[in-house]
Amino acid sequence: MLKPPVAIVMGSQSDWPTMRLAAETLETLGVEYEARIVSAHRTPERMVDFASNARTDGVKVIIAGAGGAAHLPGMIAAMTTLPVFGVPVRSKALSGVDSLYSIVQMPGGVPVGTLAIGEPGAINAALLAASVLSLGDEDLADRLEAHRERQRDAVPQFPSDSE
Ligand code: RP5
Repeated sequence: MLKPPVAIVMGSQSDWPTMRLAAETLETLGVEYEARIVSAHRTPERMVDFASNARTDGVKVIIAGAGGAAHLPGMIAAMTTLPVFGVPVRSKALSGVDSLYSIVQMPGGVPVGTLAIGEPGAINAALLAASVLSLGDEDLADRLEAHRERQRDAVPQFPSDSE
């Protein structure tokens, strides 16, 4: 059986509070996903199995989140030509700057679309995944437009003292 079009993978259970934002964003947009823990360091065979079979399994876009020595997105990108969006998870020691540098500095030829550190990055990875899928799905394109409109309408014109 084919897998959902978006795979959200993360290096550890501890990444889930961040990566959950990607999942929630996809749910808001009506995009199906599967979330899994796949660690480049602790479960390398699981990572190889996931990445090398992702395309034939029906996955269209991969969102990979990891923190610290965050090799997961790059290693997955090395094993598939599917689009890979990397989310640098905020680390305790270095606040996610280590994660960002680990993910963003890929050698030419093996791309990872790298997002911001932490929750904004997880949300935007999901929005980008949906944008990619919307190229072949007009209903999803409409839902994305509506989402952007709701966001626009939620911004007040004037600041308030009540907060
Ligand atoms: C990485 O190490 C994970 O992506 C996580 O962000 C970080 C810490 O993992 P835990 O020690 O919390 O499991 O592999």
